Amino acid sequence: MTVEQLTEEERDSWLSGLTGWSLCRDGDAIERKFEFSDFSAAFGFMTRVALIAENRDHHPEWFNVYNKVEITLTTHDAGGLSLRDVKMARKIDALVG
Ligand code: H2B
Repeated sequence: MTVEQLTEEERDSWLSGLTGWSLCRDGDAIERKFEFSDFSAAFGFMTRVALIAENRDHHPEWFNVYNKVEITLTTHDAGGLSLRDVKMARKIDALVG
């Protein structure tokens, strides 16, 4: 499915509304690092993210070591950032409060 890539202007204005996320990959993705008390808390968070991802058919790229989780969001179908990434980031942020 084709998804619209955000323009630079859209990207910057959407991003200013997100806390903790920064641009990476030449502006084609956003990333945020999360830290939890232990592996169980980190993996519980990942499980909740996974369920949201499946539900939306929008999947994170991520890296986990013990209590740390790094998430990168990009839209392969758009070849860069789309509104799906922004919405996903908001959902993920809501999980950590
Ligand atoms: N996840 C992400 N992050 N970007 C996509 O473009 C994407 C996805 N596309 N999950 C979906 C799956 C697509 O490949 C399937 C076929 O719907």
